[in-house]
Formats: sequence, C-alpha cells, structure tokens
Amino acid sequence: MSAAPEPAALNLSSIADRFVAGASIRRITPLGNGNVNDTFLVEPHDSGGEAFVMQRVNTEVFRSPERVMHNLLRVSRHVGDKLSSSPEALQGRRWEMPRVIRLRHSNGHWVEDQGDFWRGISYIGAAVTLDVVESNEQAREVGYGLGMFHHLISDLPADELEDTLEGFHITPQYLQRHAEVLKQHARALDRQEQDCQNFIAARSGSVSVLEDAKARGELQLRPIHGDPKVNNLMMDADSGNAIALVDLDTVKPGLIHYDIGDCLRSGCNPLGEETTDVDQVSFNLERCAAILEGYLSAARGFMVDADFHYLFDAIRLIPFELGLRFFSDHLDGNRYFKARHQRHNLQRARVQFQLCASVEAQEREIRELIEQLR
Ligand code: GN1
Ligand code: MG
Repeated sequence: MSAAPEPAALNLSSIADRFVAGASIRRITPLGNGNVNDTFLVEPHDSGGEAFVMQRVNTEVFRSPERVMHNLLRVSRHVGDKLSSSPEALQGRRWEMPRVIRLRHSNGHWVEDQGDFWRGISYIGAAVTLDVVESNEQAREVGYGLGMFHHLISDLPADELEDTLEGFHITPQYLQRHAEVLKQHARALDRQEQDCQNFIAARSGSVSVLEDAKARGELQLRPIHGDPKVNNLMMDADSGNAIALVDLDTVKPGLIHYDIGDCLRSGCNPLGEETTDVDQVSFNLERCAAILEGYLSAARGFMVDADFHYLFDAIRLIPFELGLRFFSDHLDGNRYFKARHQRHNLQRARVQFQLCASVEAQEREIRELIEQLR
C-alpha cells in the first residue's frame, strides 16, 4: 500500500483554504469509497459559498497529474461549449458537467503540497449515487448516463487528450505484467489463488480480442471515461434520472468498449463488487438489456457495425481484466488498489472472475440481446 501519509494526518483545512477562504468552511469529510484517490467533501457555512470536492490524486497511479488536469479541463470546456451551442443534445433533461475549481490567489488549478497533488472539483448537489443497481429503471438511467457522456464527447478529437495512464484497459499488458508478478511471487499459491490462476490461464488466448480489432482498424480510439462504474453516475435526487458522470481522472483516448464493459460489469452484478458471497455472484441479463437500451437511446448516433460486433467480447473481457488486475495486485502486496485486509483484492478478483464466468455461461442470450438492440 502507498507510502503517502494517511489523509487524517494531512492538514486538509490549509489545502482547502487555497481553493476557498478558510473562514467560510464549515467541515471537511471523506466522500465516496474510491480505490485509488482520496476524496473529501468541503462544505461551507450556511451563509454562502458552494460545497466542492477536494481530491488528493494518487501520483503512484497517475504519474503526471498535470496531464490528468489537462484532460479534465479540455473535456469540461468541450462539453460546456457543446451544451451552450446545442442544448437540444440533452433531450430536455438535466445534465451537469463537473467543473475544475481555480485557486483563489492564482490562475492555477491544483495545489502541490509535500509531494501531494490536490485539486478541487464542483460538487453536484441534489443528487445521489448507487453502489448497486436495484431496478431495471435505474439500469436504464445508468446506461443513458454513459451514453449521454459518450455522445457529448464523441466529437472531441481523441488526439487532443493526453494518455494519462499508459496501458489502462490494455488487457494483454495486464496479463504480461501478471506473469512477471507471478514469477517474483515467493510463496506457493493457496487454493483460492490457484483457482484464480487457472481461470486466467484458461483465457489467456482470448485477451487481445479488442486490441487486435483496434490494430486492424475495426475499432477506433475515441475519448472515453475509463471508469464508468455505477457509483460514478449521479442520479437526480427527485426524479432518479442520471444527471452526471463524475470521477473524470481516467478520461483519455480509448475504446468505448472498455466503458460499456465496465458499466455492465458493475451495473449487472446485483451483489456489488465488494460482496463476500462470491459463489452467489451472477451477471443479470435483464439489467444488461436495460443498461444497453438506455445507452443506445443517447449513443446510437455514433455507433457503427463493428462497435456492435465487439460488444459481447467487451462484456466478457472487462470483468476478466479487472479480476486479473485485482489478483495481480493481491500477489504484489496490494500496492495499487487500497485494501482493507490482506485478502481483500483476492476476494475482489474472485467476484470479477465469477461474474465473467456467468457472462460466458450466458453468451448466447447476451449475443441475441445485442442483435435485437442493434
Ligand atoms: C478503481 O478508484 P476507483 O474506485 O474510482 C480503478 C478502476 C476500477 C475500480 C474498481 C485508475 O477506480 O479501473 O474499475 O477501481 N481506477 C483506476 O472498483 O485504476
Ligand atoms: Mg476512478
């Protein structure tokens, strides 16, 4: 786990004061449950000001945080311009784009303090997030949210975004790194670890399906979110409508398939990715139908035949890839994903592999569903 100081030991107030006057701050509390960055909500006194989200970016993961900020600013500007010039894109619904907060005493957008990198982002109020999808209506909204986000950034040229996380979602590279971790791993694998290893070995021949399609020019690099799991979607507190996709660190050029696969692996797992009830994990087909319907209601305009052709592969691959990432990190001493106990990342890996197996067992039904929606 990272050697950076625990957030509790940090002087949060003095960092927050760089973004808004300290005297106006009522409290600072941890927000959400991200696996990589540390996130806080900074709330003002009743008398004024707006709440905002303050984050310490994990620079072990994001080696060039200023490039992450470049992407964030670029995407916010693009969507802001697009919404003011063609508001009809929103189909009459509420949509919010997180804004980067400027420092009080300079034109900068971040604070570097004792080797840490901090930034502020506007907080989207009157909204809730879900850790698991509980109904098909919610599933449809989750799909719509990702589709709308993709739609809004679909005309931003991918080459205007930096590659902030090299190798992110490139499954063959994770497999390669895993082989190295395994080689360095000193002790024998226990039963659960060996099951994970066998699961990976049995699928090592099919991990490059999306990268191969990209190399052949069948799939195009586009701007993507990178991490559209369900709890990164904000839903309007009254209507339940999806109104924003947050956590924009991983926005960069990629395949929309990574995003669709990630959204489905998160939204179609009713027990959630943190469950300890691994054997009960399954991929819910109804939720999948609803998410894809919602997605296409906003995104159909830019989808081409090849995009549909590789959808099933993405739905199978992304839970496999995340399981592989968790398992590698488990063997590597939990250095990437924050873990609350020694076997946490192993448990998370087993959940994703079980989900992947459930996708494989329903391949025919999922492919039929995709054909119907096409
Ligand atoms: C990480 O930190 P968080 O929870 O937003 C990870 C995602 C994983 C996710 C699994 C930069 O996201 O790729 O899907 O955990 N983010 C990064 O919960 O690796
Ligand atoms: Mg994230």
